[in-house]
Amino acid sequence: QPVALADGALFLPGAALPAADRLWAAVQDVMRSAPLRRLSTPGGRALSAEMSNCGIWGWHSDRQGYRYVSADPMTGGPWPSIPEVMRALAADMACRAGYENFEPQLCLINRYVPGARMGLHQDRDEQAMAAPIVSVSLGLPARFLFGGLTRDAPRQTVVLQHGDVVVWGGPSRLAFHGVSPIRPGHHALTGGYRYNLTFRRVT
Ligand code: MD3
Ligand code: FE
Repeated sequence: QPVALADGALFLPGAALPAADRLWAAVQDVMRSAPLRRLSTPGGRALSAEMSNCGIWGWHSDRQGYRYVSADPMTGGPWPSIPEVMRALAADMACRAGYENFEPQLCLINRYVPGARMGLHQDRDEQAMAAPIVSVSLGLPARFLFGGLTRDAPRQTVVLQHGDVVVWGGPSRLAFHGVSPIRPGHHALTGGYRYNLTFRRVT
């Protein structure tokens, strides 16, 4: 039962549930090879979500700015490859939203502890603005905010639960969005955390 949240934004509640156990095992494999870390903004403030990546690019942030890097700055080696179960899920979800041949170049993994949040921002470090972003939520729920193409446009709130998927493309690709502070809780699969996976193309 897909729901259009905005022009180009398709919400697929629970769509990742059938694959959740296999997905979670794959995410844990990636995090063993490329441990989660707390990045800082170019201004030197720590981001509250911890991050890692798999694929041919990884999102990174430090004093030098926000950017995609082809090697993990923590190890100097390549990021782990995208596990097949993750790749297949992302392609399937994009397909359901009308993107027939989505081949993600990377998956950014965000882990939120209770209290962690993500301020209102746009994702515009990618050159590939024609490709959608596929977002998959696992574990604790989050209040997700999304607005329009300007910071002060009106905002909608949607609760993203374990297994929920959103495909962001077209006019919504540059929408401002953010995550309210995660509330403490326990989830059978992920424990006291929320995870969000975003499948992306950079080039
Ligand atoms: C709307 N992550 O990593 S996912 C991010 O829950 C990010 O961790 C959030 O925003 C999270 O950049 C939200 C949903 C999402 C992702 C990318 C988008 C929504 C988007 C890009 C354009 C518009
Ligand atoms: Fe974002």
